Amino acid sequence: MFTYQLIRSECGFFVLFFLALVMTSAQPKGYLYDEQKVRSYTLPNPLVCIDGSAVKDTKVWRQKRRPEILRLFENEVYGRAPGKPEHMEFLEIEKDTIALKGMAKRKQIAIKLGKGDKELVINLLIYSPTKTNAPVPGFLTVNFHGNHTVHLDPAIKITESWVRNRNGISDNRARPEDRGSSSSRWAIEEILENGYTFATVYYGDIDPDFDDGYLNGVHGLLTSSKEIKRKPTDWGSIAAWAWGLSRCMDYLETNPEIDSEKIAVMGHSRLGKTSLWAGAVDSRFAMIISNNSGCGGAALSRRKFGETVKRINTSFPHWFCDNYKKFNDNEDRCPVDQHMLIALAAPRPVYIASAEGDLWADPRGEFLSTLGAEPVYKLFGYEMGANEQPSANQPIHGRIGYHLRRGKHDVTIYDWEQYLRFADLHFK
Ligand code: GTR
Repeated sequence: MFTYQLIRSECGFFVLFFLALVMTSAQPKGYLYDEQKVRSYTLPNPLVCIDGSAVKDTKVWRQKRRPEILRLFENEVYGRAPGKPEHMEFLEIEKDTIALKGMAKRKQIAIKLGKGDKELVINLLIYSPTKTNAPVPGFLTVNFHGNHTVHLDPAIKITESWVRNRNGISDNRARPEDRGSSSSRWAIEEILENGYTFATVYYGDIDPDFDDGYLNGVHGLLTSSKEIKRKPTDWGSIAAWAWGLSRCMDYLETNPEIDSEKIAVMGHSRLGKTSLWAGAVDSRFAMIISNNSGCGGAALSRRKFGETVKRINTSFPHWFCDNYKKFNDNEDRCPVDQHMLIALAAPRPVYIASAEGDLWADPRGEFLSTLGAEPVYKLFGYEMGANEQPSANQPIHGRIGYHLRRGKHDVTIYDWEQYLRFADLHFK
């Protein structure tokens, strides 16, 4: 009663406050979180071509069905991205400074795209282990708040790009006090100790994460002002972030100290959706890791468990291509589901990680997606090694890796321990 009167009397402010709470809560109300209530659905078969013919060997998969599925995801889900840009330069802002108490060599690369007044810089931070023989395999990761937030290291360049507002500050600018604020998500020392390079890029350098009509970031850079009208298949922000990861890979390929044939691409949440799509479009990524990626990432959309297609297209209208909105409340009509995105990784090692408390991302739907991708891996002779979702903290490490971590939506040291074991298994 009291709350009701308060909301009525102070209407504007309190309603806004309440809405903000609902928007930021881990499990928004009014969505499905009860497994018993998931209705039955039929997944599209990754091994049946559009013309109805069955895929019986890897040759047909590679030459016919895989390109077909990739094209469907481009046209209906993430949108079509352009290729390598005409103007691209790698500037070594910092070259191999000894860092992290002697454990690492730090490099900072400015990937300069475009020319003249149309120019964009993507900053790549790289720590390579000092104690190992080159070339070293590594993890290319994409972060949420700026490279300077992944470690307290005071020499990391602070991003000048748009950042998401945090801690009550609202000017979308990064600050020195943000240094290291996301370091719990990045097990940099452990990665180096295990003989891997750690590279990271800030997603806001590539494309600021808000709906601005595709004018800023790489969309603005690569779209000519004549192309004002967007096509329903034009790329959204997830495709843009994935495209940026490919530009980072372009750089890694030029560095003889890095084993660019053994690079795992990794992201969390919306950036886990991004790493899956990056791995699908760019086969140079030898391993793909998606942490708690949920709807539009690893989770099956047809289950409508937790976040739905309609909800994601409404909260984040800029993430996917416009065609994806056709499947709002209409998932069964989509010619693909997310198990086919995982299948696009085949036969490369792919890792899907869920968290028990992350119902919004549908942990079970993420696992079922790996099972749905398995028939494609089987064509290549790889079994998943499980028929049922394992219990918490019981990882499965086949060619497809999966774990359900205890705890909430996050990246923790537990997740990294699994990714390192998985990388050892496949890279060493
Ligand atoms: C949520 C969104 C999820 C997930 C997450 C994140 O608001 O609903 O799909 O991407 O954000 O990226 O943190």
